[in-house]
Amino acid sequence: MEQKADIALIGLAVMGQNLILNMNDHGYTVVAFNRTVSKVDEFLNDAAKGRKTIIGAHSIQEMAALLKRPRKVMLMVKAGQAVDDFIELVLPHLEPGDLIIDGGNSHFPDTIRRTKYLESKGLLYIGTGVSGGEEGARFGPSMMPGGSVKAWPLVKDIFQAIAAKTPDGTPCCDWMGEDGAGHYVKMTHNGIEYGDMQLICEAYQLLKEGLGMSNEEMHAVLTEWNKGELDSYLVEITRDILAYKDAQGDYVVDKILDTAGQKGTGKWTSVSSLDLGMPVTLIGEAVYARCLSAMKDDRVAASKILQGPKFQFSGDKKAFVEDIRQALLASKIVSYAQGFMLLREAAKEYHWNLNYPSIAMVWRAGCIIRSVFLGKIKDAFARNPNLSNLLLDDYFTGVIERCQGSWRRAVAKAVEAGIPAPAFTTALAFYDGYRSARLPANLLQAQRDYFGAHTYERIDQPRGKFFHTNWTGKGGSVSAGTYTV
Ligand code: 2AM
Repeated sequence: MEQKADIALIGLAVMGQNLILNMNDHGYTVVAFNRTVSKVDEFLNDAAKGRKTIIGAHSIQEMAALLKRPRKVMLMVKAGQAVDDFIELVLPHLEPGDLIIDGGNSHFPDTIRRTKYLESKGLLYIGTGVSGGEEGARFGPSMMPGGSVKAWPLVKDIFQAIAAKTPDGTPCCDWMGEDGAGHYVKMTHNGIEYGDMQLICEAYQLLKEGLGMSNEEMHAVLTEWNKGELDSYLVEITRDILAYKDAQGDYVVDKILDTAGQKGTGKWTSVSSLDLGMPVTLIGEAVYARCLSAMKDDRVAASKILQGPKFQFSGDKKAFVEDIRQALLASKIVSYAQGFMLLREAAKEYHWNLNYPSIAMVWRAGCIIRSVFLGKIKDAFARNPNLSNLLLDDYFTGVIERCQGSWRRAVAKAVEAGIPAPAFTTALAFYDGYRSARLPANLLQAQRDYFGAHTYERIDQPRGKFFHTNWTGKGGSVSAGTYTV
């Protein structure tokens, strides 16, 4: 059989089909395969009809035989066991130097494990985040590959050809780093997406419940917001959702039950932040806000018992709309600062060489969090690749300074009105904590030492020297040893 295909793709659900069509549009010959083999011919006779350089394979053996060397096999199958199963099925048909790519939403520890496993067999492995949904896959996703470093030159041209492009034409795909780095960056992207969505929902709640705005009025507000610093895909679709009516002429958004679903990538981000000891509070609140929303029956019951303040907005409505906009922007800066703090810590923990300007750049277009704002983040990291925190970049320090008054007014008003704004609020609390040279943890350490003899360090002694006080005169002067976590 002639070895003529550039790459094989296994998994013909919509993402897989669209990636194949996208690769084919860019001149690549692709072999298509699927567990349920009948779907191969269905695809060839439908979406891929008339494309001679999309070839169907009806067995893995046939698929492998059609591939140019080194072979490249991309999996677009359900995350989890299906990936491991296909790796085992494909392995006997590959040889050293060949490459398996997982383009699903795999959890990064799985990708670390699989990279090690395939490298131990002399093969190469990539786990790549692919963001942008069905449309992104078809016309330009944001792609976040990581894995065997030697594998990157093998797929760079294909991936960068099919990826979304930033306004200046740069592909939204670059090498993220070793083993699980690509899937970690994708997971963090999804966590940030949770945060961005929650922030927009809180702004909506304040406009709706705080100011009593109609959907049309909110649509007009978001239309304006999307022309400026908040210009982003998520603000854009929210603007459109607010004005969308069904056949009866009713707003669809008002008919949707207020219980949020989740598939787990936000939770993974939060769990990782706890594992690494990083205060990624906004994503955490966004995950919890979804959990609270899902407790619909409890909330309905509680709403009949638990009272809040009676609130009637008085004052300048237009000025408060601007306060909300600035609160959204400032909170978003905190969320991204936290996201990059997490990435930095993960890079240390897992020994990845993450490239921060590239990460901002691959998120600039193609993915769900794409925005003008990410261009500014890319500029900040390009100015200083060692930037320890986004909040300390001159541009972002300036924006926060400018937004701070509005941000505090919006949060204060939400608290006064009894309207929950957990992400706005936690962002501000983080900002105030991060800029505090002194926090009340001296007292906390005293408490720990009092009841558990956990010891403390002193302000007048070198770091790393630990002291214990016999607070009650009864416990004795033996300390419980020290630990830092
Ligand atoms: P299928 O068409 O045979 O169901 C998205 O669900 C893709 O992942 C589909 O191509 C699907 O194949 C594949 N998939 C889902 N679960 C799988 C499994 N356990 N093993 C192999 N492929 C699987």
